Amino acid sequence: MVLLLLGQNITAQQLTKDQRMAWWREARFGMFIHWGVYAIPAGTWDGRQIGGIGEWIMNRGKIPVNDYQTMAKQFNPVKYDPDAWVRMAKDAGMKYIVITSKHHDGFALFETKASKWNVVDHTAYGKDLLKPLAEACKKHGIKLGFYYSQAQDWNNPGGSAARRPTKEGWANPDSVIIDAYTKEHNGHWDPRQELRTFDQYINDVAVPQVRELLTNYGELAVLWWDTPTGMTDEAATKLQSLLALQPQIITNDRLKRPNFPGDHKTPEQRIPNLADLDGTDWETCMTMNGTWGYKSYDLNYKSPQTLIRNLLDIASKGGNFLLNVGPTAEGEFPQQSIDILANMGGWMKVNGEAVYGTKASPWGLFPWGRCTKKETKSGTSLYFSVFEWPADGKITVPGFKNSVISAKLLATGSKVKTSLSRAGVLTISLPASAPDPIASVIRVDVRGKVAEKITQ
Ligand code: JFZ
Repeated sequence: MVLLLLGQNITAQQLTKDQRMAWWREARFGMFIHWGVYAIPAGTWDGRQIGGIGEWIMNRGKIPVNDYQTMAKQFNPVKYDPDAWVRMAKDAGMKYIVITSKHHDGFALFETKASKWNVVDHTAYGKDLLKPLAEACKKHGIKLGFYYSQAQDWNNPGGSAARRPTKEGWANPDSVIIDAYTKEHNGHWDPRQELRTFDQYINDVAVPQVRELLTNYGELAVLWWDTPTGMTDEAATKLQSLLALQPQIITNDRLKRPNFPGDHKTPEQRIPNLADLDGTDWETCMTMNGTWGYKSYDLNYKSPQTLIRNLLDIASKGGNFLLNVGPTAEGEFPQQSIDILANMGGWMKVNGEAVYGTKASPWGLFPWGRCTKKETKSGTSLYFSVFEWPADGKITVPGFKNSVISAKLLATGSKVKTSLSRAGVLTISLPASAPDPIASVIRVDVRGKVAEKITQ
């Protein structure tokens, strides 16, 4: 059955959550992109380094609307090469991209009729940035999602603003006056931010823009809401109902708490402990350095070792990893991010099967590494990722109930010996040194299914 809804032909047939989540649970690894005009100041305003994450510079620095919008006119990312971006994500082993279509500063990276505060109408560049990205994703078989800041909007009047003390930005001598003002004005620091009501902002900006995003860019994989500051159930209902335009779409839990849980949770900058998990799908989002939006002087990057082990830790607990890149105002990925992606891609090429389409470890965590599992036609593949190579050349797995068909190291393809004791302890005998110092994966194929949870 086909019905006419919001001017779009969509099938009325509902997809189940399992159907919608199938590709996402298989994918396990995606790229977050925080890009906007905040990449121009890149963490510095009026010669002062502004504290906090780069995309928050307007709020932390209490930058007036007029000054911020004047700055944004120069935005001209002539080096933007969406095809190269998508290839870097794909070569890193990532299966989807989620990009900020509009962050809290309200600047739209896309053509929109709902506000002039967008890349086409306001900047030197003058072209929609999301269209060519959508085309490149389609060409390379990468799923595309849009992040959209539905409530906070510091430039479109009526949008909300989470209140931040002025001292978190810089030692502004007017901080007492400014903080008194933001207290009286729901976090806003400029009268222009309050020229409309929140409801008017939702009706005139957020709803039409989300409709545009769900209509003009082909099939979308994810709508990633963020910070429900000031949201009402009524506004959330309006936004959520638009998702019918893309029946397959997945959404997160940040539209409005607690009545709009979405499809998955979003632990931020941290990997949950096993005890925190309740069976809900989840995705850890994380920065490579300390900021989402580009900051020229944040050079505190995590090592490929940390990030690869994070991915394995997450997969072993049944979650997804959304790893961020903050491109420059010219439209390039920072070199450090390019290098990290290439490094992770090298590892994934050899060992990716330990991540894609896997389920959580039946054993929880091991002191020497992590485990994932995958059911196959002939039984089950268990992937043991060894972080700490054993001095005696042996790792052991207790509570082992299945018989082993074969075991091999993915890095070399060479077989490894296993033995199973009467007490059900599997011993895997390894070569003297680790083929990969970051994580070496041993695939053990066994007969039958392995229990979801093994306790000894
Ligand atoms: C939000 C944004 O404010 C930030 O700029 C960035 O886009 C990030 C991915 O998301 O920040 C949050 C949102 C939620 C939490 C923490 C920071 N949270 O739930 O702990």
